[in-house]
Amino acid sequence: MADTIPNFYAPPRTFMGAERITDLSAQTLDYAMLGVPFAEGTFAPHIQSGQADMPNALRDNPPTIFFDIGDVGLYDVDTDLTLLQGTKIGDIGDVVISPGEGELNRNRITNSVKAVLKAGAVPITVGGDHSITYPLVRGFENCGYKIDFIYFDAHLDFADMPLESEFNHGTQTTHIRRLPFVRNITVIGARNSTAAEFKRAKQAGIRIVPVSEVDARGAEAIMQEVIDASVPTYVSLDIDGMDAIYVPGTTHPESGGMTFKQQKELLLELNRAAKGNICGFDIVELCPANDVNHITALTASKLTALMMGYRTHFLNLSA
Ligand SMILES: [Mn+2]
Repeated sequence: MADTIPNFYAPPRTFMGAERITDLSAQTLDYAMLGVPFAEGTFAPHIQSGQADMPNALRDNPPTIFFDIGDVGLYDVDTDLTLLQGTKIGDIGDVVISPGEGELNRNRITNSVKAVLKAGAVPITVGGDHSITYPLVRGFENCGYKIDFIYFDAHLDFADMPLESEFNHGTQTTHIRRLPFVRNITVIGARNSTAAEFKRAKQAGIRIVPVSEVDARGAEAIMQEVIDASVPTYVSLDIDGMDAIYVPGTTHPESGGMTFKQQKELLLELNRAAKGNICGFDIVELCPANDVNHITALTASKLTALMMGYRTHFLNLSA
């Protein structure tokens, strides 16, 4: 403990205690963590808004579960792996959001991904509501390769412009499906969307894996089937894909979802099947004001760290 004032032992507020990066071009990061404090895609007041506070909620809470992650790493007892040891993670701050300026904000989100890719890092984004995933994925438009897209979600988010709203947190998959460089799309955990939306998604070639299939077949069999290691996969994790009891702070809690253990195993097997060929990740839909004892923020932080850790582990194995 410092016995002087000011006490510089007060932890910096960055994702996982990572270094705050102001000049991306001068860095050689493995992972660039980006906050997107955007909640204007939410059907408030029917659905609780407040996801703009999610990035700082994750910045505030990790110190209780991560200790010097870059030095001693993150030990995962289930795999007996020490993850993220020596991995270079930077917090590049938040995208500036101008209230009411939808396309301007979406362009900033897209351009942030492009800047991260240009710097040779993998974008790891903390939302925000789920509408941000469309501009995030759009950031890969000039990469010259095709990507697959997989998301964990209680909802398909394949809506057909409800209430004449084109870019909301129920339509981002609709837009992503239209991107010419996006090949296969898979959703895991979908359970609360209309029959018409399920039908439309299936007709659009989206592979839908309900929780019952995760229960019956297990994470490994599913991921070996839907993931192609020869094509980079972008991963989006809407925390409401997990059962409501694990994510009390989400905006749209849905019963009947994955357990935390299932979600964790799905990330492990996803990275195993992809051999670490994951080109980007986002985690979305926490409203911190709804959270209970930071459970959801801590869970989201842990899953994000595991995602990076498993990716690096399997990438190194296949190198
Ligand atoms: Mn969603």
